[in-house]
Amino acid sequence: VLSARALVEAALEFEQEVSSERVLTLVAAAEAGARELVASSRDRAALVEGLTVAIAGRRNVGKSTLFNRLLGEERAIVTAKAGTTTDRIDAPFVAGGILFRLSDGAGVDAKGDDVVEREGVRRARAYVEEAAFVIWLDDGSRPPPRKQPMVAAEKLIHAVNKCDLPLAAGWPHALARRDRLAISAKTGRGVDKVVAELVRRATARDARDEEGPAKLSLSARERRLLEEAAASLYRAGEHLASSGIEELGAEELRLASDALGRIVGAIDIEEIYGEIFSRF
Ligand SMILES: Nc1nc2c(ncn2[C@@H]2O[C@H](COP(=O)(O)OP(=O)(O)O)[C@@H](O)[C@H]2O)c(=O)[nH]1
Ligand SMILES: [Mg+2]
Repeated sequence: VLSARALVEAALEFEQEVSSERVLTLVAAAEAGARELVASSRDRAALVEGLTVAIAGRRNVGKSTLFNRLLGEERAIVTAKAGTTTDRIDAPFVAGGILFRLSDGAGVDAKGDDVVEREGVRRARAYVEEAAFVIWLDDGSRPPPRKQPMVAAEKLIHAVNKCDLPLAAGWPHALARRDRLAISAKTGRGVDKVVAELVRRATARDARDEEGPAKLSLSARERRLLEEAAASLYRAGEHLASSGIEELGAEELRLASDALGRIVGAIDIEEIYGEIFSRF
């Protein structure tokens, strides 16, 4: 970016002959580099705040009971009334030396005429989308739902709750499939299997991350600034390609280097002039 900016400033300020092709090549490489950094980085928030785990499922299946059971305290309100939990709550949870961020929210099936409940459902669904892992609960005392949870297999931990009660017809068969864990959030039976599975998945995920080339961990702010820089570089490239070296492209290059400057420290205009005069 610095080299591209130096060439452009040289052309505009000092009326030097500069090939816009050459600037374009630098800009394209910088844009690709910024995008590559974002794509291959890992999220620092996951290291600092914990891997997100959403407890999800329909209303009244025992999500809040499991949330409280895992945390070992009565955090979420549990009642027999469906639709008790409306807003999402989350709390840190450590298992196997790994920091998780556990969340409980509204049931994903609730429709309700109540605006608060509807908003809760929307948030619960969004959080299930974003979460690194989802503990999906079904209610073993009621017949198995026909629909499967809409969650990617690699992040799904599927448990059948209320196994302290007589199982409804259909469950013994469904439970015979190994990928469902039978638990009782109320008595605590089987909850350790859920935790063990969570730790196993998180460890596997970490191992996958370690395999590839070393990754930079970026904060959300750094990621946003890199994305801004890439977008400015893209527009700079568009301007350069259509109208050669002129003020609009130069301005996008300044914006790109300002965004990068906010990550690595301000880029001094002297540095740019230094870059220019080392060339001519
Ligand atoms: N028998 C039994 N009841 C449970 C279990 N887990 C939750 N419940 C009951 O199911 C009802 C709904 O629980 P809650 O945690 O509020 O469900 P949520 O709507 O999914 O958050 C409450 O009356 C709980 O006491 C369980 O493992 N066994
Ligand atoms: Mg609840």
